[in-house]
Amino acid sequence: MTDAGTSQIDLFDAIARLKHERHAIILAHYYQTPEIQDVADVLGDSLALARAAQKTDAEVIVLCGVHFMAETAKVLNPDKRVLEPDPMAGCSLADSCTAPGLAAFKVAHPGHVVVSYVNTTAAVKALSDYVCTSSNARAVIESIPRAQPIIFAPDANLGRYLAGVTGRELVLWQGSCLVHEAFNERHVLRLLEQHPGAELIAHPECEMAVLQHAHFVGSTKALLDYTQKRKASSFVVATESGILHAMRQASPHKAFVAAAPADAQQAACGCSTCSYMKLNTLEKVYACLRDLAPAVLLDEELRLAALKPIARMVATG
Ligand code: CIZ
Ligand code: SF4
Repeated sequence: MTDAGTSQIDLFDAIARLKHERHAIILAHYYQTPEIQDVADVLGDSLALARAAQKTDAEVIVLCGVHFMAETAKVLNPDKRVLEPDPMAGCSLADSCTAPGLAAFKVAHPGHVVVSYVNTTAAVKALSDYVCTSSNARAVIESIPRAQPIIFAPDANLGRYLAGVTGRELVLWQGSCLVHEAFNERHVLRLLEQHPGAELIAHPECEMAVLQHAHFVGSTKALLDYTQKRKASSFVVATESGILHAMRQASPHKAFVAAAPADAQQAACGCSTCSYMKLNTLEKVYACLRDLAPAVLLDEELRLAALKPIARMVATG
């Protein structure tokens, strides 16, 4: 056994011990590193993690994902300690939509309700009528009367995709995710050629040029479920590469290829990783359980304003 292997096993043990002592639960997103996925009590997309945060009786929640996910867990659990292993784990999509910017957008579009994607700050959620994830976005939009004009923020690719599947006109905020924007039609087609028989599965945060070639489009959870149900034995996966770990665990006999961005040769990792998601490490998970910090703190007025659309989100779809 290597030193690195030994210390990783020590960390797994230490985390398990501390978790028990602290009455803690570890919630991890599919985009986390394989080691973090493996220590998680619940592994899921942001909707599943929000629901798990809502129903847990643990005293401490360690949210291994990005900041908006930890914030959402705190909104749902004001009396629990919600820890984030690295508070610098942000999100380019959440950053693309500020609360003052959205407030001005609302003024420019009177009479519209706002549906925000979960990848937003609590302050943006507080200005929203509805919050959705990619798992329930369609159900949330379809729950709104057809005559009601809608602003969808902040992901324009997801918004365009939703407008297509629901047949609704959506006024789109022009935000995007740097990971999903990097997938490129030509490169994805080349990968399909190199892997005959493989199916392309894609997240709706990808551009339409990529989505149009997909055998299936869905949230991370929907993509994972699809790979388990389908007869196909290989898949080109156009979303953050962390999900490949969960896919391989669920279907060890199938092959999964990350639809790396076109300039993958130049990229350090050669795959489609979210650098924010990868800021979390096992060491940081251990340290936050040991120190009970960093913890998410939220102003109560802001929390109550964000709670309304978040409560709707967890109850829909
Ligand atoms: O909602 C989530 O968890 C994200 C960020 C992606 C997805 O589709 O699950
Ligand atoms: Fe944000 Fe994109 Fe990273 Fe998800 S993958 S956390 S949307 S930057």
